[in-house]
Amino acid sequence: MIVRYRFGQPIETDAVLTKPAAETGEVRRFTVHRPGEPVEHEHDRSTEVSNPGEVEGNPLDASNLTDLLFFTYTMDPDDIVYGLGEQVRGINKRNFTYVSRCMDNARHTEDRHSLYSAHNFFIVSGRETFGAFFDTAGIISFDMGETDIDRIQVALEYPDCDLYLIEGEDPTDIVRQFRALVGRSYIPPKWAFGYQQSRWAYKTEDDFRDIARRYREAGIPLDAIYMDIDYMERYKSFTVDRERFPHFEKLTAELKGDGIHLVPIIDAGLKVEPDYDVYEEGVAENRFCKNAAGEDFTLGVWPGHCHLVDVMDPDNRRWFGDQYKKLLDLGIDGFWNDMNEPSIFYTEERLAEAYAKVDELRQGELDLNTFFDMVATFSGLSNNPADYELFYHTIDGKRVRHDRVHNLYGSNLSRAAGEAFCRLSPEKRILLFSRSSMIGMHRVSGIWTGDNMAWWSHLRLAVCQMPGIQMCGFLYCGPDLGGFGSDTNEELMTRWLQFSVFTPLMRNHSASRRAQELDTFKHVDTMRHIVELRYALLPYLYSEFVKASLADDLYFKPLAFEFAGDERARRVEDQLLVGESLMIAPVIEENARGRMVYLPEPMRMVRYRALDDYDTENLAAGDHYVSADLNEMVFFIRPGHAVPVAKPAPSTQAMDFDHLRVLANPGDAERITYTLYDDDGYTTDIDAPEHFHTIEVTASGARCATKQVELIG
Ligand code: MIG
Repeated sequence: MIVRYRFGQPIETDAVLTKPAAETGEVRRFTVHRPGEPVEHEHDRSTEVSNPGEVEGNPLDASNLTDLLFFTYTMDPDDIVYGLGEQVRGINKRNFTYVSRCMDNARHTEDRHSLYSAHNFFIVSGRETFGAFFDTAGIISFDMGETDIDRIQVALEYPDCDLYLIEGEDPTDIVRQFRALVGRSYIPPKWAFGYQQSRWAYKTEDDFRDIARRYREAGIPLDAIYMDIDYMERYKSFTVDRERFPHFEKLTAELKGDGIHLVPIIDAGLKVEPDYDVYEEGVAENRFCKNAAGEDFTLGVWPGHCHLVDVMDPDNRRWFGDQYKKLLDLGIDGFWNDMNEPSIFYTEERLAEAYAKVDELRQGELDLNTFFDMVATFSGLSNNPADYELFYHTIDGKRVRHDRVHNLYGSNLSRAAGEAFCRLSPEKRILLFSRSSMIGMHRVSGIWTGDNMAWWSHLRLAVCQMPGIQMCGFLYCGPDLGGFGSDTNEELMTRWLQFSVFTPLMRNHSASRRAQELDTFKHVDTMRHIVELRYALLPYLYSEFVKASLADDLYFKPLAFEFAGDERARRVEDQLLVGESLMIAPVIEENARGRMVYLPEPMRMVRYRALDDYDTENLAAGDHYVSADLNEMVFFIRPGHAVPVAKPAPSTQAMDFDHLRVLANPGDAERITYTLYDDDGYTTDIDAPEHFHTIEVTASGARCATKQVELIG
């Protein structure tokens, strides 16, 4: 059951498809504080901080609550809080404050309150179990027991939102109801489940040919290579640098013939440059955000001076979406949308202030206070939330300041792209994922988790982020595997790759000094065996992904979602269920040669080294130390479940999905039934009955009326 409460006059986000009528009575579960009502200040954070590094705090902390709309809920000490999507820390979100304020922030440390997205949905599970979705485009903070260990406190910068309270049997049921409310999750083409290579370094046609050739020579399957900003002419979105890519169409076609898709980046900031058609048209047709004086707002990003399309206007979204046709026409069928928080390196206004400050400081003596003040002034030039107050959107003819709708910007930009693909390519799914997002965008796009680091803690973070992101609807997701920033090493890469076998988006991306394409490591064969496992599992992974989307379910689940009564399982944060049949327990510790694994039920362990070199073992429920050398990875098959596998090929396009083998763990069951989803990889007619295949496994073997299947040991 879902109840909606309305506060103030929220700006429409389009997150929810059909809104239930708003309830007028007392709000359930939460105590509501309205702006102006007195509050007790439990924590005083007004003290001056002497550490100049302390710049980014929670803008809505307990020291300024009186004027805010906020909601409180008292938790039981045993309650677990799930959700909030892309954020730092663990699966259980207690004890920290998460702020939905989409930010381009490249250091995802434990004290970071905001990342790139705004995922305002969480679940309390325990004494009482319910879900809450705060539908607002504005900035909102979720204090999950940081100020008061027992108290959830949700505060909004502006007192306008729809609160959806979701009552259900258990977290799984609540997720399903919530996802039905916000609509079916985006399903990319099948090739987007293959292994993908990226690096902010490929600059010419030859660079791309070279990567393709190297992967083919090393025998490592590969489905896509990413084009970072250097393919463009002077960083202008929707252009191609014809000096470095004289035969772009030929390159695209040639690689696609080999099963490799080129996936270009699209940046949000649109370069101010005469004769750049997007700029000229945008100005002429009045499509850009405005400054206070009503002129096109200018910000500095990669291309230099840029404008931002006003994506709050549906006609502008259509116009922006149509720009993608330029690349679709060149044979492109996948995109990643970057810098759409929107990221702002600087604004002229703030730059002028900074220069003025320097001029002023030059006149006097520089003491340490003024020195640090100067440093902070310059480091505060980029992505300064104060800049969100410098520009405006037009919504239904009214001028609206950006900060009121900030969290919707990247989401609406990617939505513009996703909706355009439905028009421009109605028969064939196009790959799209975005850095910034808000719930609602999940219907047309996936996300990646942005600029992580080659840190072990970020491998762990990725494990914890996946289920929370998926609860919020973004089923197609993944981290930059291996780490985007700082240098990776072979051990970290190997363990990360082993985990990434299971993430829907499996993309190696980096901007470090050390190259991290898989063939650059000493044990290339180990890397190849891991990627081959991904391809072998594709029938299962793809099937589980699509079925999760169709059923508003999760593909990655915390153990607690299936084993709610098991106190141990409820607290596990480094193992995940992947679809209906598998559990994973990735090695995420440096120099480990195994790990403790908790089995909530008896499972069949597979210890994999290579396609023709693995062993299996039936393990009882409980704790196990499981060894896993660097070239080994383990995964677990749940009792009464089956996993269809295929023979890997250099790309998904070259694979045979009609002749499958089946791994199974019968447990006590005499007969196991697995429903396999499979299609041509592109169809938009997902629901068609011919895409569903029933596989039956008994002691005498595996059977399927529509695919050839064979049971293996
Ligand atoms: O300011 O395009 O997160 O994946 O390689 C950095 C260059 C801009 C940030 C993205 C990253 C990408 C990088 N971009």
